[in-house]
Amino acid sequence: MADYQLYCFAQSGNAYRAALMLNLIGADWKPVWVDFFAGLVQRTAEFRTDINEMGEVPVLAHGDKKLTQSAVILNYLGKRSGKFMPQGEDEELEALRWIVFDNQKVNGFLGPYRFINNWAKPRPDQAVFNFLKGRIDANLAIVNKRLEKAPYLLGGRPTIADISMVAYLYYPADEFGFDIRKDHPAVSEWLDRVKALPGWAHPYDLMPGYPFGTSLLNGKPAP
Ligand SMILES: N[C@@H](CCC(=O)N[C@@H](CS)C(=O)NCC(=O)O)C(=O)O
Repeated sequence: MADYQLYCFAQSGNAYRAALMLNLIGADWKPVWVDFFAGLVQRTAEFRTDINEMGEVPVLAHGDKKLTQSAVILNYLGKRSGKFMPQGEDEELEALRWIVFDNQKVNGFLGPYRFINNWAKPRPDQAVFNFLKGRIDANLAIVNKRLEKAPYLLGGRPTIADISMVAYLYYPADEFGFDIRKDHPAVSEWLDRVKALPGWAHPYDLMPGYPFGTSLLNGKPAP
């Protein structure tokens, strides 16, 4: 059995943060596919009792621990591996600041936007898209400005703040209906730098369930 099991699915940028970190640190890990679309497994009482009371992925199982919230998982894996960690109190606070901003305002809006654009039924009113898009543009502009000054969010080297921030940014532009790389050139160059790190892989190659398949949690093999 692998050291780490990650409950995830390919379309989840929140889970991608954890999967990418596991790959970048060279961890021995295996995905456990949560069939978000077909089964709504994460909404079952069984999932909420045994796996995550919050009803979300990612969940990282390691020994007796089951960790949730990608920020917590990144911090745990960073501390255990000694890789991608901020150094000293100032950097730690700075990393936390960007991770919270990301969770709430960058990928916290991008994830729902992509979800409703591709999968929500019924499709929400255009006003919902307009509201989210306005927030996305403004917040990505803040990240872009930051990355015009330094190669990574905290300066010269990649940290868990960068691994958090990339969450949804490698998914295809047509899933959003707009091109993040074209609109935010410094973000695009930074995405290329992160992509060049040894161990990088695209979310659709790293996690099971793309395009769609059957769930390990339903007792069938993942694709
Ligand atoms: N802040 C959480 C967000 C996790 C999250 O929203 N995950 C989604 C999948 S991308 C989920 O499991 N949603 C369950 C649901 O909406 O029922 C994190 O960073 O881990």
